[in-house]
Amino acid sequence: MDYNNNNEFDRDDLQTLIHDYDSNGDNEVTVAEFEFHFDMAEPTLAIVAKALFAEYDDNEDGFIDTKDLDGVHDRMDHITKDGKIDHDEFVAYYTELLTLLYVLQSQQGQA
Ligand SMILES: [Ca+2]
Ligand SMILES: [Ca+2]
Ligand SMILES: [Ca+2]
Repeated sequence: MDYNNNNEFDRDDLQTLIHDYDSNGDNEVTVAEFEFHFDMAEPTLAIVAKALFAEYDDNEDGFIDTKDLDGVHDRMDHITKDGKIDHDEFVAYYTELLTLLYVLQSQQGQA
């Protein structure tokens, strides 16, 4: 996920993430653009896609764009809160996120 390989996950890397999903190049990632990258016919992936979109759409306006990056960045910079996301913070953030996804997925399985 450290796209520019500077050994730090920072806003540039988050920007690249938007760029990767933004099919029509308007600097906003819609739900449709985001879900295009997932196999939505697969229930597990559909849950993951929706949960990830909700996570990245920090201001909940239905688009992922640069306005959402600060919120996501702040949530990731949660251990040292020094404006940088180090390896421990990156791992802790994604461990937590994946745990949440796992819980959602098993709840779905019981339904
Ligand atoms: Ca777009
Ligand atoms: Ca948003
Ligand atoms: Ca930090």
